Amino acid sequence: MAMTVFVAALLSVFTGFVVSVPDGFKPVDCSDLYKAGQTVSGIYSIYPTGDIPVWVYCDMIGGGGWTVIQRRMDGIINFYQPWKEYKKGFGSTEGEYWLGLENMHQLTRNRKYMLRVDLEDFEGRKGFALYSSFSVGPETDGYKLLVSGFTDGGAGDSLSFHNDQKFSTFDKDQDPYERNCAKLYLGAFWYTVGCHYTNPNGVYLWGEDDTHHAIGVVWKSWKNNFSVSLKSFIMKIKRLS
Ligand SMILES: [Ca+2]
Repeated sequence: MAMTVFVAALLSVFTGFVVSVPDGFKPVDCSDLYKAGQTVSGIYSIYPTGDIPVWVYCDMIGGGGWTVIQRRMDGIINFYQPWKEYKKGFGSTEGEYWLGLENMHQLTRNRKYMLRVDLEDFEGRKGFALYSSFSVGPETDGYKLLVSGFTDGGAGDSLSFHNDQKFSTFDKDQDPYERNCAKLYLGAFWYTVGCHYTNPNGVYLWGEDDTHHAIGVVWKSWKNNFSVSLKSFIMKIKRLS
């Protein structure tokens, strides 16, 4: 009896955060959930490989069906993580997280996705960038980024510069620059020669700070300034039917 009450209490707490879906339904991503009538933004489980569930935040606002693959919002999670963490994913789906390179690869390997990057600064201004094509290659090719088809949402384009690059962490330098970009800019990304125009997984700096060059959560083309670190940085993908 006591156990039953305990389990019921646990379940009620649990469903407070997680949106329930019908038994047996294994959505590949948030686009599947949206098409199935789930129009509430929140935490869902998806099945990028078809069998193993992965928790994600689904953004169902404004056309819906967006799977959030990266989110910074309050500096609570440490994003200076090694390769194994960037491969499998880390953080909290209620807050800041990284979905994981393997999950991104599994989602995009045989399906077409667009990418939207939503940005907000500490003055409350917002901007975005849209890319009509986004995919992440296999681990054997360094989880290479393929991104194209930019449309400006006021923030300019800081990501096309990173197209066709392998992913790098401080303990796995796969960037073509002579030095270790992840160590230089205290993040992990598809760094290239000269390292970056954007550093989504950099240090959460709480605004403008030029003490150390370009280590913050930077999107260069918006502020034309490597010292401005953003309040909110969200990368989300949506399947093209
Ligand atoms: Ca290097």
